[in-house]
Amino acid sequence: MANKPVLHYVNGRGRMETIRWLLAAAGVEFEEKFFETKEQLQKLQKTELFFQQVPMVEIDGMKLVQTRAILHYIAEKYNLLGKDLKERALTIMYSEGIMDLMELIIICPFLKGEEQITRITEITNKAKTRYFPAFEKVFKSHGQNFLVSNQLSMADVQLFEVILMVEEKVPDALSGFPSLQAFKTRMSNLPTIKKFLAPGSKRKPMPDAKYVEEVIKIFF
Ligand code: GSN
Repeated sequence: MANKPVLHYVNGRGRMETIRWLLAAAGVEFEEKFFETKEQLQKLQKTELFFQQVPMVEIDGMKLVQTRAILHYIAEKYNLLGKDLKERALTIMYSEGIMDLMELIIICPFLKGEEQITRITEITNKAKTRYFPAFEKVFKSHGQNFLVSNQLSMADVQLFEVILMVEEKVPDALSGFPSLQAFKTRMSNLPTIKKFLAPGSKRKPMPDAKYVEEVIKIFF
């Protein structure tokens, strides 16, 4: 059997979490190597990291960096990138929009005071008036179970992840979006997703103050 992918990152969500979600959704087991100090990161930068940056994933004999390249490789390998050129374009278009929203959320814990409050308002507004209405419209327009077709894609996994991320900040974020609520229920019931949502999985918790402090020490 082929080796399991090995994920190199800190022991927290950041840019790696979506990669974890995608592998989990595809039913792929993976290993993780966490670095905990600046020195450990620097050693990795000198020897393993193509652009001196993480996330890095060892997979199929490659040491892949760049989050999107990693996601696309996994998605294509496990048939989560659409079945033809148009489905692939839509999957990536949806995925990029979702990642724009995710980026706002990932940075949020690292902002201080007023800046963080402003950011949470921005996340709430963008989710409720830009991204969620757009995806609600997609489901209403085609009546399918998943965004791009009746088959799960990377975009569905990311939409589900971002819904959970937004709800952690704004618990009623899906009120007024019935198709997204139904989508969330469908996704929660997929066996691989259910397993990843269960306690003891490799899903990482919401960043807390201790994690933020550790990450700042490592990267800055
Ligand atoms: O999407 C990507 O993977 C890249 N375009 C950006 C990756 C990145 O910025 N990595 C940071 C850690 S923050 N997020 O995971 C990083 O490795 N910084 C160390 C450095 O020296 O740049």
